Amino acid sequence: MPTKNINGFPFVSYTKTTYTNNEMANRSQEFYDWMDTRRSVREFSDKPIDKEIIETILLTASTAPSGAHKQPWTFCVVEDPEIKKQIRLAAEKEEKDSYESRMTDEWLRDLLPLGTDWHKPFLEVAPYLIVVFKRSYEFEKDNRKHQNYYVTESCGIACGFLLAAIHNAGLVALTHTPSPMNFLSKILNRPANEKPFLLIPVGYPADECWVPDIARKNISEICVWI
Ligand code: IYR
Repeated sequence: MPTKNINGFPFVSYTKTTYTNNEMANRSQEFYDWMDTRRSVREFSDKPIDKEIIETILLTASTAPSGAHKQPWTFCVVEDPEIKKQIRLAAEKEEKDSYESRMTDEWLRDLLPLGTDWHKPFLEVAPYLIVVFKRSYEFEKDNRKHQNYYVTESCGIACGFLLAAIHNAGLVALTHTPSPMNFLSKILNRPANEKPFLLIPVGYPADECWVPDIARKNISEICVWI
């Protein structure tokens, strides 16, 4: 394979399979149709899932681009029922406060179609909770802090890939953001350079599983051509 150096760093030649117009149209349509069947789910089965599947899904998430290729994320996978219980109790405490006094009337009204409230049983039922931490900086070998770049954007993209990989495996997930969520650093004993970003329960949907009957915006609502 051809190689070269830029700034003294190695580069490898990159090629990619391309398709005819027709194939592209079909592939894009099929991928869209498939992705459009993804739903955020709040009713999980407790059916177990092989750890290896979760690891492959996480490797897929970690193929996301990131600022200066720092890959500023840690995926903390919780399977211990005791820890899941602690997370549920702490999350429900914050959520109860939020629903009962912190959220505005407008916000509560906006959530009515989703049917959410402060009860979060899925935090104990789902076989795994993937807690995504963003790494604002690293302690390198010289023991000095090295800032990461575009950490929020990088982690957001990685979580998008993660949700797509979960969907592709035939599993379901919820992007859950209990607020505030500092309790996750404490319960999971994460170092100071990591901050909780997103809590993603993963599993099979419950045998009886309901999701809101809501629609996605159409192309003219999400796209402008200039
Ligand atoms: N974090 C709360 C409230 C909530 C907020 C938004 I924005 C949502 O899209 C859904 C829920 C909860 O998880 O219930």
